[in-house]
Amino acid sequence: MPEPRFTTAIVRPPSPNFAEGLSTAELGKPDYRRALQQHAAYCEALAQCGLALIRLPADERHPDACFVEDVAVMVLPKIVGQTAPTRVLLTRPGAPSRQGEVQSISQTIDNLFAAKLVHKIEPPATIDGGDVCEAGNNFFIGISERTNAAGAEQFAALLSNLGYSSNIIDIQSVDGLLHLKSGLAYLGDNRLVITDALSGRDEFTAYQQILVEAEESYAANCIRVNDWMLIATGFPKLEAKLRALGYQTIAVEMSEFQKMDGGLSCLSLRF
Ligand code: CIR
Repeated sequence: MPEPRFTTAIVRPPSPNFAEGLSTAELGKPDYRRALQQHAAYCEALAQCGLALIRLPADERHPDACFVEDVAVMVLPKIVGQTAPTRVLLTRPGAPSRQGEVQSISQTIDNLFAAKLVHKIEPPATIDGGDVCEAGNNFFIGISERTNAAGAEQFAALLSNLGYSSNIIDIQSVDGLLHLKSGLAYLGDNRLVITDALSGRDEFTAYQQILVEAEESYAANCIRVNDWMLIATGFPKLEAKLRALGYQTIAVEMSEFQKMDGGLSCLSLRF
């Protein structure tokens, strides 16, 4: 199945109080200036992949707001023969400190998408975009510290109405995974990049799996953007595997975002 091409990405730079966001990484405090430089390079990489960028202003009220992926899920039309518009799910983040981020992005979403294409999650359900991994006509939805069963089920029901299947995967017992996509990426071509801890699960057996070794597990959060794979700098084994499969890679410095538990996918909403 041909992958849809992305034309646009919404991004938001880190704010000066970025270091006050949530983190379990224990990698030290991020350096704000360095984070800004890394964010700028990330944006350049997306532009190199052909995307037009919608740049939101930094949001000092929400130090995690640069991780825009968590507040919305883009559902691009994928079903062969179907001409359908892109749908948007505005999420309800599981961390109370992040719930206001939805309000902060909703005006942008409303300007881009007709109201009937924008869906919402009803409390007490919670879901973070980082727990949603689209894989062709099927979606993987993680139940995590942030996404609860009600959130996963509400989103699965919406997807089902739109003609997509989904698998709900409980990752709460997997150490070190904040979100499902911290350990999983879909590349198109029926291929997954996947960490050891997730690879044995039945839900993934129908896919070709590119295994990420334990010492490179952070790199599992990589993204396919049109003709390119974006991957975090410093993970040569995964990069070599991707290149051997014929992918062109762009490596992006992510150290300051890694300190705040964030990865490549979290920094943009692509559609
Ligand atoms: C948080 O804990 O919510 C942020 N510091 C990091 C969010 C990263 N987002 C993602 O993996 N999708």
